[in-house]
Amino acid sequence: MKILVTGGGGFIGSHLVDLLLKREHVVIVLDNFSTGKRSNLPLEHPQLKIIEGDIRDTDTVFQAAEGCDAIVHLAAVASVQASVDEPIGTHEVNLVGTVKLLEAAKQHSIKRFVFASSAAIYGNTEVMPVSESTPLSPLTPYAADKLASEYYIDFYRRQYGLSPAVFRFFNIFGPRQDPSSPYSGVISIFMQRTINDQPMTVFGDGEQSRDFVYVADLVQLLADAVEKQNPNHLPMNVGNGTQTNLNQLLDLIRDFSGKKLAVSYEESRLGDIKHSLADNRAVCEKMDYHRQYPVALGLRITYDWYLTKSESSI
Ligand code: NAD
Ligand code: UD2
Repeated sequence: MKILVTGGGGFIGSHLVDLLLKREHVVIVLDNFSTGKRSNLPLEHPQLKIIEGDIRDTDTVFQAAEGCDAIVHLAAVASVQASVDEPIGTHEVNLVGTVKLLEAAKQHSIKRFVFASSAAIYGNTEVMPVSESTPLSPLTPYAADKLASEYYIDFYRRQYGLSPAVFRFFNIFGPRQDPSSPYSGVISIFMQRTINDQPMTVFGDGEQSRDFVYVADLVQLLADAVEKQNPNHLPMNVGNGTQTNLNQLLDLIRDFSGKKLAVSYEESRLGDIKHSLADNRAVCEKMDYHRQYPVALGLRITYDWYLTKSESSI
């Protein structure tokens, strides 16, 4: 198949590109490299074409999609904080950009459309675990745009016969995740700080938990969704149904790094949720999803990757 991957130069996108190429597909990456990096991609691969361009640009999007059999739409301003700081700019990417991709799919009669939604649309829910029928409460521009994107995708399904697969990602982690912002994923921050022997901060008592998903498990699911003919068209949670709290994460990192970590505990962040856990029965049943990387294994691989990266930059 020929597959357009928007945001293919990013953390998740680049892992997906690697897997799609391994499965012998032709891959077109459309990315403006605002947060993604060319160095995440196998630039010399003969089956890979990279278009440096913006999903806000209609012509670019239409040209990129031409001749494709499927679209995986991952490009977004993925930082919730950025959406709060700059709602107009992020909206143009996160919602209007999605609509442009949908129009391109319609124009070129592309049916398969895989979309990265987010658990952020559930907001600060007390419900545990969170199932797809849990009331939605998007609390930020980022979450509102993800939810509106879901509604647009469903409109194109009903109106034009689009065959979408929509996934609500929980906390994804792994190699290539950017640790540079205070709002980056906690695992990427802890990894980098451990390797650099820097102190790290836990906001709260460290007992808050998340449903962490190793990136290789996620991209296997996304690649399967591209290839499958009749997946569930309803949005599906992507979590593992397991909780890991920050103190447990730190214990694991201590174990395999052999380092004595400098950890300080500070006030919880405003609006932080205590626990987040996915009910993932839908994705397991409909997509035959099963986790291959328990958190401890994924962490270990991720740590080794950050270690190699820090050694190569010395
Ligand atoms: P990322 O920032 O590494 O990837 C986003 C990619 O989109 C980058 O390569 C960036 O350069 C590109 N991009 C941004 N704006 C663009 C534009 N206007 N035109 C073209 N390309 C543009 O983030 P990620 O973590 O890999 O996220 C991928 C997707 O998954 C996003 O849609 C994000 O919202 C979603 N998601 C991620 C998580 C997570 O835990 N990482 C959780 C929920 C949802
Ligand atoms: C995720 C998203 C966020 C938003 C939110 C919605 C990421 C990176 N963040 O936030 O954008 O969608 O879900 O619910 O995907 N922490 C520390 N020390 C640090 C960094 C974080 O203690 O240096 C804590 C943080 O306060 C939180 C936990 O670690 O309690 C996880 O933080 P996160 O930003 O990795 O993920 P989350 O689920 O809070």
